[in-house]
Amino acid sequence: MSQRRKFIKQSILGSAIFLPGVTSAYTATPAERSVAGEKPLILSTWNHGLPANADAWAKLKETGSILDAVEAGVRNTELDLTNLSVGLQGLPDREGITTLDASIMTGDGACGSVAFVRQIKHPITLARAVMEKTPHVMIVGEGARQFAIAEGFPIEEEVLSPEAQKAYDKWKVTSQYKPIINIENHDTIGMIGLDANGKLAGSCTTSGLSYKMHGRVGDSPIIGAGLFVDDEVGAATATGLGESIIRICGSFLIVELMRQGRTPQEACEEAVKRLISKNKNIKDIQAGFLAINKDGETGAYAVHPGFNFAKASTSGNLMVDSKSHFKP
Ligand code: SD4
Repeated sequence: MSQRRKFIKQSILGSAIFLPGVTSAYTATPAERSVAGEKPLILSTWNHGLPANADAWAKLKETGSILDAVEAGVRNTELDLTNLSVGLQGLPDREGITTLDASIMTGDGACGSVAFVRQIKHPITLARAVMEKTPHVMIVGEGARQFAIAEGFPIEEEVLSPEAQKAYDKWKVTSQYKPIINIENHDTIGMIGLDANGKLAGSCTTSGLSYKMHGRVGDSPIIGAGLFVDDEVGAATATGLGESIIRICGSFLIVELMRQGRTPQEACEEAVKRLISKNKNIKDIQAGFLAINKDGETGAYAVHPGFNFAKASTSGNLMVDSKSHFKP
């Protein structure tokens, strides 16, 4: 976390930097390179997107499946002990319980999600199981946990990580619920990917807002809010205050704007504009969007400065600072 804050300070808006040690060794063949835009291409939110992209890229190379890639990528973040907004090490709700939300989608309309689920290390894989093994799209809470047990997922002990416990103990002193922009409330991973043949997929996984009400579900597992993918058009994902994103169906809105001819960048900017118009107290709300169209063009935009994302393509795996509506 502090690493990201440092990064934000150091980086210059709109700049792109390579971080050593996290670029993928994958080099595309000439046939895999597209003329307009870039293919294959993987985008994911925040600094932890770099190692996630590297895993996604390696999986794409291994199996050729963009769905496998976006699942493998965010599984990396689900295990990242330094990330307090994703996975079982995430900060808990007001009752001291960590509950997880995740969704996955492919460009042919297949999708699955889980929400308010406990004791599962890889909610993204559970979301994929909902998509592939049930007639449903979304399973929540105890039902999702029971489904996980039936599918043979290991059930983890319900203990907070030492860091999460420390943060929760500190929070309990005042018990104030106040999402603060750009710090640990906003580290969800959303990943969208395009393969060399123009197939798209996306994934999104989070422990949601820290100290949320027990049972609260954010945008990340809501198809159309935290994630939307359509092979005919493109894909979008979101991070930030879930309530503000659900209110405007953010990811669906971006894909539909691209369908109407907007570029991914224009679509993200329009979604931020819409979000600002539909949410009060915007100075306290951060939200950021990423988009790819089927030609491999990309877009990113946020309400406030500080949002960044990782972009993996045949040219490497690099961090890019998003532009924002409010200026630094
Ligand atoms: C949520 N959108 O649950 C998530 C939080 C988030 O980075 O994006 N954190 O509202």
